[in-house]
Amino acid sequence: MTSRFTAAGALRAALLSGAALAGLSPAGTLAQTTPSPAQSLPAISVIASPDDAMPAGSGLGGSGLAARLTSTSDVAALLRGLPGVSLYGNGGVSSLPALNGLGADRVNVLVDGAPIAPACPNQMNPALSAIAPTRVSKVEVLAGITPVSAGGDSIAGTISVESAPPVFAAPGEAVHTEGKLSAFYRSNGHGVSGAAEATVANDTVSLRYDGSWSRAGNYEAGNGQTVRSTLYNVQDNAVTLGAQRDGHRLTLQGGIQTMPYQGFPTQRMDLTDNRSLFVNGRYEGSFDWGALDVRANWRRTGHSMNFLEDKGGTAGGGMPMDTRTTDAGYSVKATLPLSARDTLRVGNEFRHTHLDDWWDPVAGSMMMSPLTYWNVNGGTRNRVGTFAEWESRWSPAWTTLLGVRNDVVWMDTGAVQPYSWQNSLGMGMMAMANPDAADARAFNARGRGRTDVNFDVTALARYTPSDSSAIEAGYARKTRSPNLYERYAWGTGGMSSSMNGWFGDANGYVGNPDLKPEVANTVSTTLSLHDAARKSWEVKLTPYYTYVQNYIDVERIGTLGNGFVTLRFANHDAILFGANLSAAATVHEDEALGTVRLSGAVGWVQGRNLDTGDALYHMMPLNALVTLEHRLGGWNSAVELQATARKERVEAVRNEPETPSYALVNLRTGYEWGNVRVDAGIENLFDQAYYPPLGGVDYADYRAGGSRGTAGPLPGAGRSFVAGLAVKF
Ligand SMILES: [Cu+2]
Repeated sequence: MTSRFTAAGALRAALLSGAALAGLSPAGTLAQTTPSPAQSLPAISVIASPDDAMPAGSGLGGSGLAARLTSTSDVAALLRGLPGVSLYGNGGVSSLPALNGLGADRVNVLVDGAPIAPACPNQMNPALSAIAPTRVSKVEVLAGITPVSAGGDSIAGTISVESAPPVFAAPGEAVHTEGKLSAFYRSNGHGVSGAAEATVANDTVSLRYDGSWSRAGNYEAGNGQTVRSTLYNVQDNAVTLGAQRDGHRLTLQGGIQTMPYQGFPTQRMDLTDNRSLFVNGRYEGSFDWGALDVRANWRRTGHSMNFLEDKGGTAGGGMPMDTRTTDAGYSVKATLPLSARDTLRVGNEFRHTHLDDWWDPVAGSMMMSPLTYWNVNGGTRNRVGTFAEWESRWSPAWTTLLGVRNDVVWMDTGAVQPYSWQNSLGMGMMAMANPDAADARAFNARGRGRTDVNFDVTALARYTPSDSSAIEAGYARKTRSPNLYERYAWGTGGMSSSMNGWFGDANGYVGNPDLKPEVANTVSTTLSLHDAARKSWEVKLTPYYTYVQNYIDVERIGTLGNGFVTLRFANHDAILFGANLSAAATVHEDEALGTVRLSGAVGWVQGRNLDTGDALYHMMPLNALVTLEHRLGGWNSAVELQATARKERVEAVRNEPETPSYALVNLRTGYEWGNVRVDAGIENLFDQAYYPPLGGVDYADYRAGGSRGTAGPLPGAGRSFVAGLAVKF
């Protein structure tokens, strides 16, 4: 494969096409990447064959992605079943992905090349919620040992989501126009989504519009119980302008996302408004010396929280909370093919985040007046990252990848203010202590600026002894600095601390300015066996072991009653180990009956705090996804069996709930002819009652029931009939 375009992102592009060429995605879908339209500039790797792409990742694109759009409006949920991926429950469109047991901020999530900092103390607007699923054209997942070129300031790996690149008119075509309309319905919760896209282009300029809207009510669990605070409503609009000439391409993109509401069943608050405005720019160019990929991004998010009806509404003012975040940055990556054997990648990036988080006073409230509570006042987090990476093909059998990276992180924040500076609130017998006043004084008196100088290393070798086997092994040291809330959330009071935390446990969290960055040392190997043509069968096994120095865990500093506790972020050493196994085989293939494939993925992980002996939080128990799939022409159907073992190992310090084992069956079928695609399916066919192990606690229902006893785990969704229709024109 040769191309004028050898962008720095090419390594990952190759990973995707590698999975697609193999005809296998570990989730069991026959992932087929839609070939780039001839008129758009292809991003093809300098690597001669996708089989040589390092390290082995997994991806989603084309029809594999299209089939999943029917069942969810949550981009993170599209990743279900990819090796090593698990999901922390959060709002209906805001799940937080974890890779090999390490979740939330530990994952480097890039949307069109840009990280998006959480603009909420509960991470209600994580990066993957910032793009509509229908706007996603490609998802790549690199877990564990990831190249330093994929990003820093993360220890779990990288999830990269890209919107569709601009499409241009083919040579000889005067004006190119194309468009697509799609609609989805999900019976459980009466979820409805619609999306429209349109492009008009000539051979040098391309203009594209994407719009989508999605809403759902509360879903029902398998036992028929309506699960409160699981509703959402989100709208996404984006415009993409592309220009290309002589091996150079410029893309400008801007958009607005509005989320009028999203319920959070595991949180004490709900999202009552979220607006995000963004502008992205990208330049890709090919030169005699190699390829250049430059990106710049700016985003502002305004976020409001209060109680939706399910949590009692805003009678009496509720508890208004507001967050405003600005993200801005750039990245420059150059790929230099030094020789037939060696490729050098170098890059530099700058990331800036500014965060304000304030809670307006509520008139007449003893607890929440007379002042504005400042949770984070002018918090800033800046990062400069620089890397160099050398890939070498020593022989057809041996490839190595060696990278080093430095990230310098500066953080600071302004003085804070409690609702009241009085040490106790109320009078006489009614008076109660107000620890926030003393906390704020102490916080304001101390130095808060922090600088972390972080170093990452990745070393990988791949040996391909034959055309049916490959083994890859490596080591990575990866570092993440704390986020603004982990260092600077300061209130230890029951109400103030319980407003902070993205763990779905309704516990209270308090920041710690003395936190050190967490450093993960991972060794891992991937063994893959397949038939020579990579068509009829494949087995892949990836065991891994990670030792994390200064893992950011918690220590208990108080209790909130009814099993809820107050926790302070604290560094501990920890280990994680586990394995991902995936396999696929063609069971039957002929012209008349089509192709039948059986595939499966199994994930297993354990994590332990070495200082306390406690389990790490939100480790997915043993789980498997088995898919039997049939494909004939444009017709594609599947039966999925999703099985999860009992979760017994839980983090005691957070009172993490145990969950029973379960098995779910999903059915889906899709037909594509010409410009029309129709999908239908049944999720949770047998209407099983079950509890996702990382789903968090059912706080909204617990509260509605009078806050008696302790909150149980959040029930998952019962049976849902789903349908989708897409028309291209
Ligand atoms: Cu929020």
